[in-house]
Amino acid sequence: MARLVIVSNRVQIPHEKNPRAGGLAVALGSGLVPGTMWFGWSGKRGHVEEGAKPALHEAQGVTYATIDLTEREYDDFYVGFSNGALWPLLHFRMGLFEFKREEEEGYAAVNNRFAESLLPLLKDDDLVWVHDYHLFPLGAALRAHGAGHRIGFFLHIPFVPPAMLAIMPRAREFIAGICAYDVVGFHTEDHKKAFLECVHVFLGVSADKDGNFVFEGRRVQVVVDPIGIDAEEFAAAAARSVRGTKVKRMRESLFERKLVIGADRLDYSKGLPQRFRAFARLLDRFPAHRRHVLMMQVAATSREDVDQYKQLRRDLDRLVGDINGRFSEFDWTPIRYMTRAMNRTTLAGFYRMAQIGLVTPLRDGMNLVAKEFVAAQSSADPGVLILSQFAGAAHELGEALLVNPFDADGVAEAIDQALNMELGERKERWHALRDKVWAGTPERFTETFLAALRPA
Ligand code: GDG
Repeated sequence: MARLVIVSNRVQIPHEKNPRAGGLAVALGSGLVPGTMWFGWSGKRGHVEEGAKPALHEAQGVTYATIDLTEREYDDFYVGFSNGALWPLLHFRMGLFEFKREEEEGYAAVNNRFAESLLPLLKDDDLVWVHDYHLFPLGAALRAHGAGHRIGFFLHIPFVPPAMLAIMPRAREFIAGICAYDVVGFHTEDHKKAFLECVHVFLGVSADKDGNFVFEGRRVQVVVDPIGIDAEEFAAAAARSVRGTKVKRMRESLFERKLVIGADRLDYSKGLPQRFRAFARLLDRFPAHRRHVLMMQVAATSREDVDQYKQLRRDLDRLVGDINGRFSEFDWTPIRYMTRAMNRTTLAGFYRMAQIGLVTPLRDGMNLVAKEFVAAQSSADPGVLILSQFAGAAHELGEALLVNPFDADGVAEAIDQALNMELGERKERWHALRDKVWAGTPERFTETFLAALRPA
């Protein structure tokens, strides 16, 4: 069978200390099978020798091949174009889009270096699967260096319609570059539709009813493949964790109060200021909940070198201070807010003991936290998932309470509804969600994509 070569910006080597919070690492980590190679950035930056070869590590039958970045590459490729331009634009945040020509060039140059470093490691019949927005042009760069492989690309974040993509200089070249792949995958029909509209508007090419089209002689297949989690493993971790000392301490600290939990990377796409304001709105409009409920938000810092993230952190510090200052009583503080990452098993236990999971991104490719919250619940007394209608997960998890995260009153009402929901309704909703979350394993995600990528 052909070998699978996964390429992503960051490679998560299993023995690395302090695994980072982040959906891609979690999803790919549990879908890797022996024999696979995973290629990408080591996370290290500094001096890089001309023509330096990738470092190779073996663990559990998987080969990890990594390269380092120079400081300049990190600034232009990672901080600049990937996270200062592409991330905000593809999350519909045109006001945060910061475009600099030299960063766009740095982005292209790093993609080219990825291609040059990867090519000598490839065998003729390898299947190459590239992940996420850092590496849009990698397929075209590999082709330019002569790669004749089947190469696929999966985007973990949303895609925007043509009127939005138009703010990117050279949008046409950007879209044309993506068409160097044989297969392009998205989490939802909406993302796929937006991409095909861009192909139509910028390249003048129409897809057939299945989303296939031909551009410059290459047949491109566009697929929808929603990512999933290892629900069984997460449920077991949650069940184990609720018997442990941390959950016990947490329970004691709550004094019978109900817990509303959120856990997200500290990122403006996750709608944290809006979420805190909605919680404050709940306390304003439904004062009976004061002193009987508290919200815990774990917001592990991420991308701390990107200006928009520094600003968000300052805004959140202030907002939480304002809300806690306004509502706290001598023996109750409404919001607990942490910016350090939490141990995954502990987090699973906290999800299980919470009455509500608040997952309210302004825009999200999928959102694995929503699926993890469902997986963590006990069948005897499940909590309620409140989910943004703008998360990719909302396309699958319709039995959650779906909310518009921009509507503080609407979210406050949903929290009130969830706090008052009878056990019967909670069970009914959870069972429906459970079936869907259990069906969407990481193996199914990988298999669906590879079925399209394998040569006919
Ligand atoms: C991108 C897309 C898409 C969070 N805080 C902690 C922690 N986490 C873990 C969660 C979850 C993961 O990080 C976050 O995944 P999401 O999917 O929710 O979001 P992104 O990181 O933005 O991921 C997203 C995903 O890629 C996959 O395609 O779903 O839409 O944006 O697993 O549990 N883990 C630990 N401590 C924390 O404090 N250990």
